[in-house]
Amino acid sequence: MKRWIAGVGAIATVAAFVACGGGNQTGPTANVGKSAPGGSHDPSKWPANDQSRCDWQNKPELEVSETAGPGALKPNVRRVFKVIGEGDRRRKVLICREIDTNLDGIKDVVRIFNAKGEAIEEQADRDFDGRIDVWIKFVDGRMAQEQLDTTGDGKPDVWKFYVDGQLQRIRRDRNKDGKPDVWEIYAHGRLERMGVDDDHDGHVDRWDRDEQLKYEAEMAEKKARDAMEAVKDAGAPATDSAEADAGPKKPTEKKPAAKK
Ligand SMILES: [Ca+2]
Ligand SMILES: [Ca+2]
Ligand SMILES: [Ca+2]
Repeated sequence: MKRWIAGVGAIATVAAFVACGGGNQTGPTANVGKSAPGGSHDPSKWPANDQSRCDWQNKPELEVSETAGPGALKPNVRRVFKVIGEGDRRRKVLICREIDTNLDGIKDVVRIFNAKGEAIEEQADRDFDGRIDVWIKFVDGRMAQEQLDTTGDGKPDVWKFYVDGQLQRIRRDRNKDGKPDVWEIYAHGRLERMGVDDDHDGHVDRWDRDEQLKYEAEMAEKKARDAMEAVKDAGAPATDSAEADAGPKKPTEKKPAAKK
């Protein structure tokens, strides 16, 4: 199952990539040294245009706050608020937040929120090359879909689907034709099955199953069976070896084999 192992390896790589990307949790330590075109790690040289993706400019009705996050000498976090409601119900809600996570003066993560304060969408440039490579959609404030550009062409080639925050499926485009050719099915966050379209006609040519998962399921079944056997045996007379363990005994005292 060489291919299968290769596939799992690819997943691990992507997982590691996602883990160190970390969306808006990314600190200035991630991808240190990398800077978007026009950006600079010298805050005095930060460009006037920070590539804002929040829609706030020329909108005086919106309120904008600029703050400096951990490690930042100049403001690198922008929050855009909208005032909603009338009278007593009048309140300010966050509608957009964007962060320059690697402190090069260019915003690289933007998140859009609804009036309830739930995230709706996020876009990120996790490799800080100035181009968006992560697109996330949220449902009820939880991540429902994540698309990744792992090849740097500005288009997604990995599509991840979540239900109740749990990874369910991943589609991958490995030959860069924009269409998926690998389908992965997850159970309890673990890869269970993988369908591969080798000739890129849009149809799965073979399904691989995780042998380890199959083995574990079989072992769990065997354990359950053994436990049932043990319960059945509990009422039966003790075996010779159990008696021997209880204390020394002369061979002559040994019970004869049960007659049939
Ligand atoms: Ca940046
Ligand atoms: Ca990028
Ligand atoms: Ca493809």
